[in-house]
Amino acid sequence: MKKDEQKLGILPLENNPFNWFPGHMLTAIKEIKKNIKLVDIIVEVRDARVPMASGNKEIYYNSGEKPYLIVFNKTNLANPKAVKLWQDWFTEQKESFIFINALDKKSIKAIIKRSKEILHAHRLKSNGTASAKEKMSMMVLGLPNTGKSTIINKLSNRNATKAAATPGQTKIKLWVKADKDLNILDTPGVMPPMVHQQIHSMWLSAIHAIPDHIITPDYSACFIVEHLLKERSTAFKEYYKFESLDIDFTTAVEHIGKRRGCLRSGGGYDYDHIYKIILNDFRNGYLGLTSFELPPAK
Ligand SMILES: Nc1nc2c(ncn2[C@@H]2O[C@H](COP(=O)(O)OP(=O)(O)OP(=O)(O)O)[C@@H](O)[C@H]2O)c(=O)[nH]1
Ligand SMILES: [Mg+2]
Repeated sequence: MKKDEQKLGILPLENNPFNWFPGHMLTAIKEIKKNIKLVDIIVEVRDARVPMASGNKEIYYNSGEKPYLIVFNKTNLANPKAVKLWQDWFTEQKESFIFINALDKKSIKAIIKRSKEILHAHRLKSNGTASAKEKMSMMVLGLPNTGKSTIINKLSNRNATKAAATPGQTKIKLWVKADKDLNILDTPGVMPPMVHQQIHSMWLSAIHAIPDHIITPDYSACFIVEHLLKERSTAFKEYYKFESLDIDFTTAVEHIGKRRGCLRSGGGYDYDHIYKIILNDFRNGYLGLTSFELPPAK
């Protein structure tokens, strides 16, 4: 068997925990905890495709009863049926949440509205009085690449903080004055110190919260192909022009390689190139609206 062919395989998923927690994240957590007292409300940004496993709430939630809003971002990449199930589930859990798409400015304005409502109710409860006009300071936190900085930029109408498609863009905390009544603290993306199941790490890699060199593009791309074949994704079928989805993932990967010109002059496939194409296509939304995680069964 050629070396390239040996590479074509998926990671055997065991129920082991996964742990990728570089030192700068510990520093970031300490910094975040130190700054929590300076803000009125915490906004945790998660990915709508992985609503629980992209969460970090257990790290910050008990930080002195702070009002807390969970923002599920990238809803424009998630399966609408799964989003509906999660909306019902989180409503049942009495969670404060909102599903948005940060690329749509109108939808992110809803964050301000929800935050003000939560903060107003909190102030009424704790002080017995509250004015609707009070200023608000907000900390935005969450896993890497969930869209925190994009949200802040949209809210402040300018490129106040760096946002880009690879995780680890925001390296240090940054205060952004969004308007005269709203100050926002952007924070570096932080992973949970432990991801309890290996499958969750594959989801987090697919959504690019974990950098590609950690899980490796090979495993992530193969995982995505397997997932889309299992889901019988029509968008995936149409985008790569498969005749049928009744194929194994090796056939699927090689078909993509052929279509996208990833054949080596000496024969065989340039698998590294194929994997990069698959990851890019998936993350750009070309392979359809996909969710990885569903609410716990009742
Ligand atoms: N499709 C889609 N892409 C989004 C959305 N929100 C953000 N993005 C993209 O996601 C990528 C990451 O955005 P950032 O705002 O840098 O994410 P971050 O959470 O600040 O990342 P770190 O600072 O690395 O932790 C960028 O390429 C954004 O354009 C969204 O709602 N939908
Ligand atoms: Mg950022």
